[in-house]
Amino acid sequence: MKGWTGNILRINLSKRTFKTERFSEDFALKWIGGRGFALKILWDELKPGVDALGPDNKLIVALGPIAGVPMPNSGKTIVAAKSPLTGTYGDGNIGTHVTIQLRKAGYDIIIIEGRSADPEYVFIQDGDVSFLPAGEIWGKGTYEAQEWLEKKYGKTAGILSIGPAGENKVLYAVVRSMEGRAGGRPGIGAVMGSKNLKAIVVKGSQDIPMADPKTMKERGLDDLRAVGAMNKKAGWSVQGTNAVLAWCNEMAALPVRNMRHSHHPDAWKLDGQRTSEARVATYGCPNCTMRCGIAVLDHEGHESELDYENVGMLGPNLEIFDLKQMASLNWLCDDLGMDTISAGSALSFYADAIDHGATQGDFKFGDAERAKELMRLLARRRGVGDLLADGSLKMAKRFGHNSEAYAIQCKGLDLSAYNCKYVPGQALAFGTSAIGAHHKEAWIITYELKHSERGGYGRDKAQKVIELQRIRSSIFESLPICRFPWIELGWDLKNYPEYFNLATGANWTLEDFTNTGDRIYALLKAFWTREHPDTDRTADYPPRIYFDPAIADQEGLIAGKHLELDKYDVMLDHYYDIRGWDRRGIPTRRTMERLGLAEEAEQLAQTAGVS
Ligand code: PTT
Ligand code: SF4
Repeated sequence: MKGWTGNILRINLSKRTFKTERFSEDFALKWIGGRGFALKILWDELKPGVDALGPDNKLIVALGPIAGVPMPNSGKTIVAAKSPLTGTYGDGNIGTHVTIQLRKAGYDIIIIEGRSADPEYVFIQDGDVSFLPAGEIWGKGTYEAQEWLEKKYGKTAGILSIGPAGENKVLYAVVRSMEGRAGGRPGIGAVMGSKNLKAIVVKGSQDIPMADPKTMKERGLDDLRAVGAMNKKAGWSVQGTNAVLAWCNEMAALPVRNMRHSHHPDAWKLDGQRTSEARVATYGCPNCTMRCGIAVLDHEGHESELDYENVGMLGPNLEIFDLKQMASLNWLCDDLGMDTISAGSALSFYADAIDHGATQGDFKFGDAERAKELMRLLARRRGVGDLLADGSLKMAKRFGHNSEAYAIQCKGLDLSAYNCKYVPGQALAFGTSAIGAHHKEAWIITYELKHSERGGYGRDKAQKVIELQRIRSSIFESLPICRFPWIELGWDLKNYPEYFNLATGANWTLEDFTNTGDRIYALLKAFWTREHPDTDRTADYPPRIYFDPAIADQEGLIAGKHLELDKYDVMLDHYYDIRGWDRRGIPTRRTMERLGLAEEAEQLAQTAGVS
C-alpha cells in the first residue's frame, strides 16, 4: 500500500495501553481517509445508543493519503466521535501541525478509547505513547494550554487541546490548535473532556509515504507558489472569509436577532472592510500560502481571530455591532474552547425565548457585557450557564411554549451564519446535512442567489446540494484538505485526484471520489437512523420558524417572503429520489448494496428495523 501509512494507533486511556494495528488496502480505497475512516470505524466499533459522553464513545483523529504532503492547504485533520449534541456521527476539520506530525510518526488514524482516572494528556512520539498528568493546565484556557505545551514540545509539535468548555462537557465544545484554529462543532471537545483528556501532542520523524515523492515535491512546491500568487491577485486575502458579510446583508441572508431578521443597517460596522482595517495579525494552517485568519484586538486587548461565521453569529445575530465587543465574545469562545456558531445561537435563542415569554431571565439582544458573563458561566456550567451549555434545541425542549420552532438548528446542530428563510436550496443543504446544520457540507447559497431563481424549489437545487455534498464529503473531508483554493480561487478540482494518484499510485478520477462521497453520505444517514430509529423526513427540515409568515421581513429585498412547506417537501422528494433513499429519508437496501454497503444495510435492518 502506498500513500497511506496503513497504521492505526489505538490508545486506551482507562487501561493506559496502546498498540499499533494495520488497516487493509481495501479499507483505504473504500473510505479514502479522514471522515471516511472515522465514520466506518465508529459505525463498526460503537454500540448503537452508546452514551456520547461515556467511556465507550471513541475519539478519532483521522488523516488520509495527501494529508501533510507538501502541496497547497494540506494541513487539515479530522476530529470525530459520536456527537453529544446531535446523537449521531459528528466531526470537524481543523488546521494543525498534528496533520504533518502524525503522518511523520507513522500513523493515519488514532482511536482513543476509555477514560483517564485523572486529567491527562498523551504525548505520541513515533511509535511510543506517554500518558502524562495535565493538572497544571486543567481548568486553563486554550491559549495558556497551547503555550504551556509549546514550551515543552516546541512550536511545530502537533497539539490539539480543549478548554474549560470541553472539560465541563459543554455540548458544543470544540478542539483547538495553533491559537487560531478550532474544529469539531458537534461537541468533539466535550467528548475529549469526558475522557479527562486535556490534550494530544504528536511528534514524528519519519518520511510521509508517497508513491512518487519526487514529482509530488516538485509539483507541490510549484503549486504552493501558484496558489499564493492567485490568492494575492484575487484580493481575497484582504478580507478573508468575512468578505461575505456585506454580501449576506445586501442579499437579506444575514443572521439577525436569532435569525428573525435578515438584514441590519448597522451590519457595515462589522463587515470585511472594517475587520481588515482593524487587522493586527494573520493566522493560518500549516502548508498554506493563503493564510485566511484575520485577527483584530478585542475590547480587552486580546488578539481575536475572526471568520465570517464567528462575526455573523456573535455580531448581528446578537445585535452586537461594536467590533471590539463582538471580538471579545469570539476570543472567549476560542479561549474557553467552544463553537462560536452554537454559542452565538444558544445566546440568541435565550434572548428570544425571554422576549417571547418562554422563560424568564436577564439577557437582552445587544447586551455585550452580559453575553460575556453568560459565556464564562456556560463554559463552567454554572447557574443559568448549565442550561445554555446544552445548546438551543435542548433548551427549547425544557422551555416548551413552542420555542422549539425558533431554535435555529437541524438535527440538534445550530445553523451556520446564513439566514435562509427565503433561500430554499441552502435550507435544503442545512436540512439534509447528515451531521446537522453545517455549511461545510454544501455551501449552495452563493450559487443559488447568483445563478438561479430566488425562492425556487426545483430539482436542480436538490441536484446541486447532492453534488456539493459528494465533493465535500469525499475530497475535502476525507483526504482531508482545505477547500478554500477551490472555493475561493477556483483552483481546479482535478488537482485533487492527481495529487491522490501521485501519493497512492492509483489511477482515480473525480468520479471515483464522487462515488465514494455517495457511499459516505449513505452511511452517515444510516448512522443517524441507527441512533434515531423513529426518524422521518422531518429530521431533514430546516428550523420550523422559516415556514412561518410571521417572521417574513416587513420591507426590503425579501419583504413578505418565507419558505413554503409543501414546496420544500417536493424538493426534498427530489433529493431522496436522486440519492435512492425512501420517503422517510433512509437509504434503501438496494441503494446501500449498490454503494458496497450490504453488510451495513443488514446491520441497519437489525438495529433500526428498517428494510
Ligand atoms: C468550522 C466552523 C467554522 S467554518 C467557523 S468560521 W468558517 C467557526 N470557527 C470557529 C473558531 O474560529 N473558533 C471557535 N471557537 N469556534 C468556531 N466555530 C466555527 O467552526 C477554518 C476554515 C474555515 S473558517 C472554513 S469556513 C473552512 N472550513 C473547512 C471545512 O469545513 N472543511 C474543509 N475541508 N476545509 C475547510 N476550510 C476552511 O477552514 P468545524 P479551522 Mg474548522 C477560530 O472546524 O467543526 O468543521 O467547523 O477549522 O482550521 O479553524 O479552519 O467562515
Ligand atoms: Fe487554513 Fe485558511 Fe489556509 Fe484553509 S486557507 S488552510 S483555513 S489558513
